[in-house]
Amino acid sequence: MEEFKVKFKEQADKLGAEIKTLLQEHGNTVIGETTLAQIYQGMRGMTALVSETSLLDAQDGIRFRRRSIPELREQLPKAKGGTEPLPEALFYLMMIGEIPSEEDVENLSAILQRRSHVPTYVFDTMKALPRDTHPMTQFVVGVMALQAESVFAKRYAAGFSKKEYWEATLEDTLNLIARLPHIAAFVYRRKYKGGKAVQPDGMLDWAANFAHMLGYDNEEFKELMRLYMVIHADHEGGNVSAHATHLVGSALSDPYLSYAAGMNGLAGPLHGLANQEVIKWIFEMQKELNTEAPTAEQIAEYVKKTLGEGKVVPGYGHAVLRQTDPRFTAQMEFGKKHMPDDPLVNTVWRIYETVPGILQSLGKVKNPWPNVDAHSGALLVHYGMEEYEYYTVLFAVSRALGVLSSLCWDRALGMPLERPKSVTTAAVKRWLNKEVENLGD
Ligand code: NMX
Ligand code: MLT
Repeated sequence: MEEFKVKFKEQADKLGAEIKTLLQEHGNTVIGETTLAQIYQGMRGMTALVSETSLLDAQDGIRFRRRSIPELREQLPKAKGGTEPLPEALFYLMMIGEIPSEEDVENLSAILQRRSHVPTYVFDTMKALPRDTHPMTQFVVGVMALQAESVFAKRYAAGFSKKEYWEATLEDTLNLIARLPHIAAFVYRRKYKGGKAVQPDGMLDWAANFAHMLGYDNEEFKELMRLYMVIHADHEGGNVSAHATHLVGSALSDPYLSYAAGMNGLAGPLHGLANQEVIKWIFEMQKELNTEAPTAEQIAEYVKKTLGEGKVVPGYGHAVLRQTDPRFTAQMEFGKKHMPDDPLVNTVWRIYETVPGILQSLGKVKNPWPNVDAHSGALLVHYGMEEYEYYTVLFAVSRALGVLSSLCWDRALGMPLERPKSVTTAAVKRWLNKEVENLGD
């Protein structure tokens, strides 16, 4: 068995034993109260899930195994000559719980490299879709076609022990992560570059090879892809894509089915699709104002118009965060280093100076600060990737690292079927009127 698998199993057994003791001793400890408002309003603030790979703090942002985004950028191994962290290293950290050595990362890259072949029928399935189909739909169809390769599904059909679920899940996870850049690059090249594929380069790391297959061989763009793939990977367990993957996986749907479910959630405009909406919104603003560099006053007017039309300002606000997203800040730092004078990037920064005050003045927006999606598109446009409908696919490839690591943990820890109780409003009224003893009776 690959050393990586052995290490993961050791960690999982250790944590599994700790959880067993913890539940024996504290299983009945009350962790909070739930209000009626919470079950009607998206379960905000309700602690209801366990996800081992990362933890979100409302002020400080995401931490992966207790390491912040700036710490990851500092501590994770880099590509030769590069300064941004390698996403394979983050995957290792989420799976094993330790910062990997350079050798560990090289081994993991080699494992992924060996597994990266995508069967032709997957591309043929995708080709059956009209070329103008949204990139996220094409991408998820590719993932679903690849499901025929699922080791978990095959072993389950043949009949296998619960004790082996983790291993088949990890097999699928490694295969999927290895293959996703090929599927994603195929979507891009097919939709925007006349179907001319770029062959993979086995000498490159995972993110750089993805950039290469997309058709971007600029070293700075490869660095951007490494950073992009790291910062979008995980955001604890309750966001739509992570939660959907976990929920569907809890039915023992294999990793392909579970990940595809999560990515259909990522494709929503309040979640991952916001990255395309941001650039679309800025392009529309530039067109309407007839300028590449709108002033703060012009931006303020445009924001008010957007709000007046009953729309949200894309890239701003968050369900949990209450500060500027450190993922936004990391991208801003990248911009300041590599493209300080880019007009679009400067517009993103001017929007950052303008929007929070306006959202604050509405009195209802809980977080007026930018999230990860407010910045990402402008960096991509700088290197020539202007096809904003594609951006969520990049997010999806990165998010695979987090949600699939979590799925491995779910199966290794023997997490059960997720099935919370729901109620009707009529039942709520009966309970409030004391016609029944318990809510839901
Ligand atoms: N622009 C205008 N209004 C907003 C915004 C915004 N950016 N953010 C929140 N609000 C409104 C929200 O629509 C709600 O209005 P109403 O009561 O009339 O329905 C009110 O403020 C309270 O919402 P919150 O409690 O602050 O936010 P909630 O937790 O419900 O939603 C988001 C969080 C992220 C869905 C919301 O802030 C939003 O729609 N933002 C824009 C879309 C976006 O950037 N999404 C990406 C999130 C990150 N990601 O990648 O997933
Ligand atoms: C994410 O990266 O998943 C988003 O910021 C949304 C969230 O955390 O709810």
